[in-house]
Amino acid sequence: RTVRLIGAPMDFGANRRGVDMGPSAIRYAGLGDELEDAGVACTDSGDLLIPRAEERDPDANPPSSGEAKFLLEIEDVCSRLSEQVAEALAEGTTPLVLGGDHSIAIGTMGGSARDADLGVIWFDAHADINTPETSPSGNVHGMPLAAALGRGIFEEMPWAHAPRVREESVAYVGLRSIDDRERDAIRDSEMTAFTMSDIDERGITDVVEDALAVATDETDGVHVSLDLDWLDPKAAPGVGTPVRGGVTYREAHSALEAVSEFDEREGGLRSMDVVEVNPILDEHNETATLATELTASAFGKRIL
Ligand code: DIR
Ligand code: MN
Ligand code: MN
Ligand code: MN
Repeated sequence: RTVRLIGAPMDFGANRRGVDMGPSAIRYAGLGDELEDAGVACTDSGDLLIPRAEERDPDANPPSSGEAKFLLEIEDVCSRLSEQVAEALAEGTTPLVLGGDHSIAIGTMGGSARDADLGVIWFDAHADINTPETSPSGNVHGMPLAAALGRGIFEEMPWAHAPRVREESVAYVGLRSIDDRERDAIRDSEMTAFTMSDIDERGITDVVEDALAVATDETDGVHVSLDLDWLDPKAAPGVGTPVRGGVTYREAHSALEAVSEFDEREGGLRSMDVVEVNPILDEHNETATLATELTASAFGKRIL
């Protein structure tokens, strides 16, 4: 397998600056070498060019788009990202997108689902199922799943809506911070949601096996979206929206090892993104280092 790195140093969707340095921090932590240790070849497409937020007006959106800061900029970046992801797949490589805030996943899923029915596993403390109509913050990093699923106003936005991502093929793992209207959206949907309580009760490997079963059922491949705030802030302090009570370092490795074991058995890992690493809030690049290690686990790195 050859993994194609694509950097998306974007922070338009986040509530604070610094997450745009994620791709540098992750590369600096040695992602290329880690992947080669995992036995996969690695090519690097470099970073997408992103305009500086200071030169943009967060509220320049068309009025119909509700509250969604920097939506025009995010549309531009995600459209370009989606092209690169589709190209990587067409060339037979596996796209691995380095964020950036989680809104970049709109572009990754758009490109990955262009020619395939795509299952999704969402490793995150948050549900990211707000729309501009429901979002309490207006931050698009809380909306990427809603965008891909074409919920609310996103239905009319072809750059965001990925029709080949279906609700019943989406599985959350590790939820613990959900807005009221997101709770209703999840309950009324066909998505599968495993919370931290499920992990407490059943153990991480069983839960991830179930999530993989959901995401691979009648799909052509799986997208794995790894938001570093999925982990407990003790393990991953460098994130913009930490929530205590997350998975431990060992649970996170087990989860991503389960992904790669499944992939070795049955195939299907089609694309991945690693998001919300914020080196400004970090200690000694710990969170980017962790992101690097977990990604290597997902692509087959083992202790022995
Ligand atoms: C919150 C926070 N639900 C929002 N979302 C975050 O702004 O929509 N997602 N931090 O990762
Ligand atoms: Mn997220
Ligand atoms: Mn999150
Ligand atoms: Mn849809």
